Amino acid sequence: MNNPQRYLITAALPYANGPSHIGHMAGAYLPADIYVRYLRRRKRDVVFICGSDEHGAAITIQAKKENKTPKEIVDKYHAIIKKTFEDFAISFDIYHRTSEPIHHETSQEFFLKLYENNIFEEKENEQYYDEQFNQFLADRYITGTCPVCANPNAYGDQCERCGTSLSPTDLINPISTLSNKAPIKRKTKHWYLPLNKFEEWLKDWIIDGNGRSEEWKKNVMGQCASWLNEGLHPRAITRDLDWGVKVPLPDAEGKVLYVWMDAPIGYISATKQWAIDNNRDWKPYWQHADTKLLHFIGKDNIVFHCLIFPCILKSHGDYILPTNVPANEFMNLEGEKISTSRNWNIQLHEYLNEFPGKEDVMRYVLASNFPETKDSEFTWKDFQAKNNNELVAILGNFMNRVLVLTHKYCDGKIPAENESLLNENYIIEYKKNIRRIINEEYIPAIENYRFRDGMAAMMDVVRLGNKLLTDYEPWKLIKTDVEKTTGVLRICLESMIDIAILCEPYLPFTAKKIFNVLNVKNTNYDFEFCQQRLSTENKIGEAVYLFEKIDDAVIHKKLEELEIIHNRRIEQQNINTPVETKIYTSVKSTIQFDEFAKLDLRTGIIIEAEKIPKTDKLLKLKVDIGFEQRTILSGIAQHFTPSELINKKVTVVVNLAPRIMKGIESNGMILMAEDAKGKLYFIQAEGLKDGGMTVS
Ligand code: B3M
Ligand code: ZN
Repeated sequence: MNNPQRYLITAALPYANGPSHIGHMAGAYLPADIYVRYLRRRKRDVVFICGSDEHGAAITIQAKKENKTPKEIVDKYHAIIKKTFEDFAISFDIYHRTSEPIHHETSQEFFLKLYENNIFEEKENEQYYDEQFNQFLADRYITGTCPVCANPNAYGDQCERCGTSLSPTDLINPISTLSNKAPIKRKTKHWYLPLNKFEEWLKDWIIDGNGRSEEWKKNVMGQCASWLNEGLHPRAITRDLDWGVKVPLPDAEGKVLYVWMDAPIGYISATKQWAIDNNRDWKPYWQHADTKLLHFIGKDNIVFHCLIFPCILKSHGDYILPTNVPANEFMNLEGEKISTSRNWNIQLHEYLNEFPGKEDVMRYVLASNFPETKDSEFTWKDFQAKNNNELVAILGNFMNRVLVLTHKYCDGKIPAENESLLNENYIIEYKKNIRRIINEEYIPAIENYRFRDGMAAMMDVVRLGNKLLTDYEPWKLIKTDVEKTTGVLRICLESMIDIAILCEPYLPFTAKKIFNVLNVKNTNYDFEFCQQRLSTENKIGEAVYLFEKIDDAVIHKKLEELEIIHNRRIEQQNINTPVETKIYTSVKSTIQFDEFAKLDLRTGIIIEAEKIPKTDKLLKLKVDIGFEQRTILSGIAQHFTPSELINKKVTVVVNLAPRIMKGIESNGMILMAEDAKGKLYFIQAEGLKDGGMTVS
């Protein structure tokens, strides 16, 4: 969009079920904040929206874990998360809550509008119900055996081992996590959003780009294309639950909106609340075509923001669609995926307890590692290196040297300009260079959501300043030419203002410190006005250090803590896993011989194996089972390479109903054994030369 009149920027609403960690910050909130701070400095009309997502099974499951009510949980974590964002100066215009009445009303209005537009399909089907707890079971409340990889602990919505998306009825031997008993099936009615009917329009809009004004990032396009290629299906947007936004229809007792139906509408209700608080009109931000609407999210939310929410907005009819969804990939920690449940993370509020005053250090390190195009990595060693070698040695050092010298040679006052110095080629080039970096690198990088590059450009400006000092050597020059020396310092002081302006979106605390020490009252400059003239009236403050070195000992301690967590986990795995689930899983209920006899097991030999494009887990195998060769999909790609599978002897369930995955029909299942560490083994018949023996 060439000339947006206003910007509405949203950052994913965090589930209020736990404190936020560096992965959340690097994924959505910090990039959004950098962008918004940049826009504000450019005097653009911008509203920055966020808030707590307080519904769904994520909340009720946490409540059960902590033995609290869902309300107690959301109150607790809403406060913690909100404070963390404030502490890190994430500058939301509003941090709202989906438990607020205005949100319930807005979501219900939305639902009714779509209902009246005849968008939904009503379907009655059977869903799992826990008789002891008298409730229908959300997907996450059901576990069972994965039909693809036979993991005994798959959830009703996904198998975390092979990554397959599941629905609860796919699970073999489902168990309710509430009562630990097998659930029964019971009829229930739900409203579905027929995503399949939107498929052509979505393809046209996303893939062909019709009606879109901006390119979308490759990682985002890739995910959308893979969903669209697989084909979309109607999705239930209501649930049988007592926590959430009530379905506003007479025959919908005990039903609430699916959390992914109401959460994105949370952006709208938050905007409404912001408008009320500020005496503004919310509608142009959501309904006028000259608004640029951006959703900052992590990659796990792409399908909801790029496919489902746009269908909801379009179905309503009065709303604009997102201009862009600059989603990030994930940030890992010391080589492993960040995980709250495994305690492998850095919680932001804990970080600040340990490193008070170092908000900008974390902002800097995260921004320099944003997972903008692929997953990235946080390591404590890199944290230390970026602090010591960049923030201290480049930015802090420049600032400190300039302040010390200004006190020494100018009595702490801003010196006057030196005309002849300004005409020197070096200085003309110096100023041109800064202007070029700002206009050709810094601004285009941020405008195009390349925040890492923007920050690198900002540091290049600081490097130029340091080089200027080294090249002019004021400490020597002072002996021969006082006026020129103070002229050099003046240029450095002006550069410091440029740097404060450039670093403000990234390092707001540092920018404030620089403005303060230079005694600059009006800090409202746009980037166009960089290289400001400083008043010679100004007296500067004491020569401070913006950053301090972080010692090896501090980093060692952090690494040791992680190592302890890591080792404890491995130990626990070794002790618990066999007992809990792996070797000694509890024995399934007794079956009769004729039930067993229904299984047709045969020996087979794998004769072909190949990866399936766009999946991490699935392999397509051709297996010789004697009387024929079968195509079987198996979720073992992370355990074996295709080439090592050729000629492997296996055991196959040959009369399992065919299943279509990734558009390929799988005919059978290969049996595997799994050890305590999750390593997989084939069940092999000794001495087998050709496939086709029956197993009984
Ligand atoms: N609460 C998921 C998450 O925190 C979800 C985002 C909602 S955005 C409307 O990752
Ligand atoms: Zn699986």
